[in-house]
Amino acid sequence: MSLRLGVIGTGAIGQDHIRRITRKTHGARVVALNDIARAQAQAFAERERLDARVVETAGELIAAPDVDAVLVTSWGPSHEELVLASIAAGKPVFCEKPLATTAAGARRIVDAEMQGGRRLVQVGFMRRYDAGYRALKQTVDDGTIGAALMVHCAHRNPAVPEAYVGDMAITDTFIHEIDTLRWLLDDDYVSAQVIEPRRTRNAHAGLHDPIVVLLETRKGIRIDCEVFVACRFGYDIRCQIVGETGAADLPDPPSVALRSAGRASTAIQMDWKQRFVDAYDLELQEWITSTAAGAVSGPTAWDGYFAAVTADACIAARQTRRIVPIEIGARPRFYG
Ligand code: NAD
Ligand code: ISE
Repeated sequence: MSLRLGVIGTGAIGQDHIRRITRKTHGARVVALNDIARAQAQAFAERERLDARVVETAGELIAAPDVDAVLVTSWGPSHEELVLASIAAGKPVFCEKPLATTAAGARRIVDAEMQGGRRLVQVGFMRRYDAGYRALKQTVDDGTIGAALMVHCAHRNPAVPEAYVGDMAITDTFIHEIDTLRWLLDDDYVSAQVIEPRRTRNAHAGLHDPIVVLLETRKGIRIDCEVFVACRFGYDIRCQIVGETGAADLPDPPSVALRSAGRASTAIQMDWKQRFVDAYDLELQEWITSTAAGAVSGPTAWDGYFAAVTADACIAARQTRRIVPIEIGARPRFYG
């Protein structure tokens, strides 16, 4: 029997996930949609000829008896409330990153889930499903480059919308590296620092772009990551791990090596939807399969909380221009 899904938030990634559930993955179908921009959700449902109704409120969608599980793909600040409501209704919930925009919010989710006694939450940290990152992790795990010492990363977006403001470079963008590097290195963070280089004139008003984030891990590994969201030239995700006996780079997505008009070149993708398309497909397929089997197999609410605590430290480091310690208690047994 196929899993009946309700989707809250029919913007960019909501639409993308609905299309993949409808056309690519198997074992689930979308039966209900909700968005505070109701007309946009309705227009999307009609355009895609979805066999799903548009529901007036998110609460109504979560409570609907024919919705077995919930997909939260609305704006970050709405996630906490919607995930808490799903837990209260006893329904499995896949929440796009960030789980919550503050550590306190993510902690409330962890506490509610533990109180309910059953794991229901998965967070959309899809890079763990990317073939390139998995190959990089394998290289680190099998000891090919010796012990990891340093990591150099870049997270570049060609542009971001006007609604991308404040600390979103950390809570919305760098949050991917926070989760992925912790998983890659099998390590936790102990401190954060943020440096602001010269500001690009291409950033919209109110956004300081780029920034550089420095993290230190418990094992003493030093991480530097450039976050540059108005870089113009491409959606460019880079990660190099330097070890005692070698260095390993995240592979670029395959692209024809072109020799033309006096130049040798390869393409850089322009869009996260394409860059990680296979990872999103696999992530959602595994979520559907494990949810149907009554389990959570992907990144947990604890992972979301860990990321939020680290993000809070980065924000404090940026505001104070100091190195801020990161302290997280022991992982509860509930999370394995
Ligand atoms: P978007 O602005 O395109 O869409 C968000 C939608 O949510 C809008 O249609 C808005 O009307 C709706 N919305 C906001 N609050 C709501 C609420 N309380 N109830 C119902 N609907 C509500 O944004 P997006 O790019 O689709 O991002 C959505 C979320 O997905 C963000 O948290 C973002 O960080 C995440 N995201 C993740 C990835 C990834 O790589 N994993 C990529 C893009 C976006
Ligand atoms: C967006 O929400 C994503 O998650 C993309 O993967 C990221 O690159 C972008 O910076 C975010 O805004």
